[in-house]
Amino acid sequence: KLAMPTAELVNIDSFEPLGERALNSHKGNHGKLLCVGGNEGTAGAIRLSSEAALRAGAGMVKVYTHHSSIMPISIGRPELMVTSDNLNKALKWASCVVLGPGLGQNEWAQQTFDEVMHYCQDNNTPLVIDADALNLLAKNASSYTLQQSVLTPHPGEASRLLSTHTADIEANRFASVRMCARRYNTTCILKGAGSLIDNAKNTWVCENGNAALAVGGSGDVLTGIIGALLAQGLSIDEASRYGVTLHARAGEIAAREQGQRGMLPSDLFQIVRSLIN
Ligand code: NPW
Ligand code: AMP
Ligand code: MG
Repeated sequence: KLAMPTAELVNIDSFEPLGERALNSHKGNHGKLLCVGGNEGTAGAIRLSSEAALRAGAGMVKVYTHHSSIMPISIGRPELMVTSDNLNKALKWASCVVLGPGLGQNEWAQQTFDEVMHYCQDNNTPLVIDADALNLLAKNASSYTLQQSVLTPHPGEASRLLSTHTADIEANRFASVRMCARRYNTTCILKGAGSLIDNAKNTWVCENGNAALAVGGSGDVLTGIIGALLAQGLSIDEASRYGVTLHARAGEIAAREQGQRGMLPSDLFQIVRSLIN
């Protein structure tokens, strides 16, 4: 049985970690982020992550996706580099990886997941694991030793990671996030109202956010933001805490302007941009 952790509140106002860009910096100085996901029918998820990453300041963003998703991801966002070939080459290029949004769980997804997990494990590449990658991880928990990674489950995904029910997670959020961080030897973000961040030693509770964020695609934006912050050199814990509060504050601003209902996760992009500068 785990001792009840003590938790610290975190608010966006306590962070200003990125600072000014050096006058002579170039795109390579601000991180090369590879976003992996977007199976047939869920291209939108990885598009949301990768576009959010650009708006959160990543220097370069490449998407590795299913071949049928290349067009929907590229259209209207020419800044994204998009490929369905040679995952190993894309991994070698990357300084940081986001894995899972819209990945699915079929054979293509499993093969892609395995290759990314092995590469990042062997090369110590920072990795954000979300959505279907969490579901695949839950099925193969003993096959991987995570390092330099962050898991971003919502309560449904957390229930799969911990082989329990969503209701149990929600009834025991603090114990659940600690158990997840310990079991997977990583930092875990348990999303939802009052998102929790836990690194197996400390727990932080996000004070920001509201139910405007309760809409499909919202978590995909968070994942891209955290990936961009890691790519810009923040530590796993710092990128997790700043990313969660930044995303949540963006939701507050969107709701203040036009109300909670009808907010699109893509409405957060410009707000995120204004908050990180
Ligand atoms: P319910 O519905 O109340 O019973 P899944 P997914 C629960 C992609 N997307 N508190 C919820 O419970 C993703 O990236 C694609 C309590 C339900 O059972 C993934 O790859 C989009 N419960 C894939 O789709 C945009 C909560 O979790 C379950 C909870 C599937 O992801 C959308 C749902 O989770 C989406 O991002 C909470 N706060 N939050 C696109 N445009 O392409 C969730 N639950 O079954 O893991 O499905 O999250 O939709
Ligand atoms: P996902 O379910 O993966 O799309 O992630 C949903 C995102 O929206 C997470 O960052 C949640 O913390 C956030 N979110 C959802 N509902 C709420 C809520 N009622 N209050 C605050 N944040 C929320
Ligand atoms: Mg999600």
